[in-house]
Amino acid sequence: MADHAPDQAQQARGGTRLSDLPTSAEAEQAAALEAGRLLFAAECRFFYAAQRIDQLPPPGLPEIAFAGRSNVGKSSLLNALVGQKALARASHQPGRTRQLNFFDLGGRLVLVDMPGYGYAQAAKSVKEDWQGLMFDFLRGRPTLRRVVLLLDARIEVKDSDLAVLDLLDRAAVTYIVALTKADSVKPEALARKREEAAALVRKHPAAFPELVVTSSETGLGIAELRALLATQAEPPPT
Ligand SMILES: Nc1nc2c(ncn2[C@@H]2O[C@H](COP(=O)(O)OP(=O)(O)OP(=O)(O)O)[C@@H](O)[C@H]2O)c(=O)[nH]1
Ligand SMILES: [Mg+2]
Repeated sequence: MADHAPDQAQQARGGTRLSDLPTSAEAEQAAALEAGRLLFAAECRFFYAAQRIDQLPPPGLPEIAFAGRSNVGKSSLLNALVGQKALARASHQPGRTRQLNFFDLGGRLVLVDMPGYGYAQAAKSVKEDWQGLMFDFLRGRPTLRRVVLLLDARIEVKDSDLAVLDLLDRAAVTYIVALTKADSVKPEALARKREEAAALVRKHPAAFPELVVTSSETGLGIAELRALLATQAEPPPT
């Protein structure tokens, strides 16, 4: 409090606080993008895999989890964010990620690659295991700061997506909706999809208001998403 005292005194005299001085929106945006670039330029390394909720690593750094239907592009998006082609394993076969994989980003943030939901071909028992783990994690993890909820720009939103949006609302975990695979959709279809997803975001109280349109292939939206996630990281070492 003491360090705010001169500011408050100044304001009481009708003056302007330094922090109230207008800064241009572009300058703020450039600073946010630079913070995101710096964070994601740091080394990212896999450090833990959990198959059961009682096997999680002890809560430590702030965490960002990537959730979405099987094959939506979670592992690919994580790889695009950290600029490594094969850190998280991606595959054209749905159901590739079968555990919660934890990655440390520069000792400041943890990224969690999650198994997908809604994979019709998986055996029922296996499905229940993965999905139970994912739901327990989303509901109960104290260090979980944000979920990036991925929706495929080529596919309509499914009931399983709506169920996860509701769960996140109930758990009051702020989530950022990211449309994926924007490179494989024509501009008009992408515009319609964006509108549809924006309407969905407006209906869900825990959803971050801005939606991010991404492509792990072309890099679209990656810098923007890095900037959003960097706001949750521990400050850089001084
Ligand atoms: N065209 C295009 N294809 C993509 C993009 N992102 C992912 N893919 C492809 O989509 C498929 C699934 O990608 P993954 O990253 O493994 O998806 P996932 O959500 O991690 O899948 P699970 O681990 O099975 O839940 C792969 O064949 C990727 O190459 C993208 O931005 N554009
Ligand atoms: Mg995966």
